[in-house]
Amino acid sequence: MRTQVGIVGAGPAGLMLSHLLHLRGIESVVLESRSRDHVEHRVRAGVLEQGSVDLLCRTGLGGRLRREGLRHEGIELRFAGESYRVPMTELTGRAITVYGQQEVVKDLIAARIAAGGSILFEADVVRLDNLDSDSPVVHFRRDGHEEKLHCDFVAGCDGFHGVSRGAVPEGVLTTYERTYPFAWLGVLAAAAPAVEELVYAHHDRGFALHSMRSPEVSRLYLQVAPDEDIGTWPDERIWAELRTRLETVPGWSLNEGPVLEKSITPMRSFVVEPMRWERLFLAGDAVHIVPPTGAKGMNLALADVALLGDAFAAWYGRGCPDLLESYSAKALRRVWRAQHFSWWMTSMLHRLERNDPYETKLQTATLRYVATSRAYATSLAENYVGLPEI
Ligand code: FAS
Ligand code: PHB
Repeated sequence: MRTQVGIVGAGPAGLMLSHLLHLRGIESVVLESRSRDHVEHRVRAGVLEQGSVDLLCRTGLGGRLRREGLRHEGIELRFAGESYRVPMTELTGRAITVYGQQEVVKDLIAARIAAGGSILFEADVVRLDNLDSDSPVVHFRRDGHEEKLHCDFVAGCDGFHGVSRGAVPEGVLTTYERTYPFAWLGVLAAAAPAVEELVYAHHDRGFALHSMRSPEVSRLYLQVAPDEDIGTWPDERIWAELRTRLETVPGWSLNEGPVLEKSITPMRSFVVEPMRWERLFLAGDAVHIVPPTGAKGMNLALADVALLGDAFAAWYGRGCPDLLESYSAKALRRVWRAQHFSWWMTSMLHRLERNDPYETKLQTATLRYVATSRAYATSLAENYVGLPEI
């Protein structure tokens, strides 16, 4: 089997890259270890930055997104019995759209299949060879036997637990990492959201977030211990804790309903540099992870491959290697801005390990500064809706 760009992973990064390459007449094959059904139903991110919405719309994927996506112009912060709405669109002229990651993945898979694209599901990549040559080989297992994909370049879009990052020789990559002393318990519930816009709540018992997926489906999160056992969180306990942490403003109450899915996500900040070695280009969670407090994960993945799509187009279109050479440095500028913002939002909103009274006072002072300073609120807003090209 042979193609121009071999792509490992059919998440937002791998699928969007394949779509962008197709639009430029560049061939790719996407190799995905899980089934189509699995990747299309994996509940993850929910917020698209303005730049991600623009990318999807200008590449022909805006149909369902415009019909079903929920455009939001602000978010609400709740703390110390107070509530403050960050008027993001008024401050920046840009907005976010709530549209589940699985919907983006479904739209991308449908578009690739309609265009005759090649996505091999249940094809588990086991090794990448000859990355330092002009003919890399991707080894993968499908239906119990090993196959090879010969290509010009490999895009490692296989997430944090994938194999691509590990294909880079020892000593090449520098790792930057921070783990947090907490995790998120995420809940998808058949309950009409009790809020118009996302609510981020700072509380003595821990952080809570009220998001949504549609007018009928709520998406909610609770800060829990890093090693929390989901088995100790029956639905009743989840709703009780969400009520305690969110019902802090007079006259407001949470809507409850059947829990459709619940899971625990660890929190980490992680970057490896560079995002390229020879003919391997890394993108998305394969090369960086952010705590989801800033809603950056999926958006960073899409921003990476938007750069990579342009870089491959310059190479195949006019033999120009410049954008391939500058990919890592350019992508990392956005990655580190998102790393800082995600760390800042996480540090401001979560009950930190020691529940140190001084830390809590600093957090409240920061939240109050956001609520009273147009400059500080604008800083939060421009990072949250997504910075234009940086
Ligand atoms: P992905 O992990 O989405 O995709 C990688 C793909 O590669 C997967 O489909 C995987 O099956 C495949 N793969 C792995 N190894 C392979 C191999 N050897 N061979 C072939 N295929 C292989 N972000 C937010 O902004 N908000 C959130 O609320 C949020 N919640 C999250 C919850 C969880 C449980 C996780 C894990 C992540 C969450 N994220 C969230 C971050 C998430 O949205 C990622 O940023 C996003 O999925 C990144 O997309 P990709 O880089 O494409 O990686
Ligand atoms: C979500 O809707 O899943 C979501 C929203 C905002 C976040 C994280 C997750 O910061």
